[in-house]
Amino acid sequence: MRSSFRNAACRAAAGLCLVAAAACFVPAPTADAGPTVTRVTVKMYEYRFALSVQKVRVGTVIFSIVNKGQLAHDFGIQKLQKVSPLAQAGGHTVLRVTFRKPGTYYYLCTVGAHVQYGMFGNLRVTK
Ligand SMILES: [Cu+2]
Repeated sequence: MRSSFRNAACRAAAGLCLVAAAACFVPAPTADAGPTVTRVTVKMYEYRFALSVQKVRVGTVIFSIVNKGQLAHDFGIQKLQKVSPLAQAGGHTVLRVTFRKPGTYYYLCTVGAHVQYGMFGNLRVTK
């Protein structure tokens, strides 16, 4: 088996250098580094959003959405027509979005007239 071969290599390396031994536990690098994945926390209140960052890199963004308010809210990215599931008061949801192009992405809560009360903002996506 491949893993037992690697373990044998680790034991051999351990005799030489502790750093080399530690390196053995790092998975073998894949041919290509995957696209950027960024995690962003989105807190929702009446009536505003608080994002953990204002700017992300092109790639996949996993929005971890926490409703800190007293009403149900959601989180949508208008340009991409992506909207999270509704999060009840005190609830949590996730929205996974892939940004392929840099730019400014308007986000909003699509519940009722919340956007008119201030539940919107702009996320900058950079190369
Ligand atoms: Cu809302």
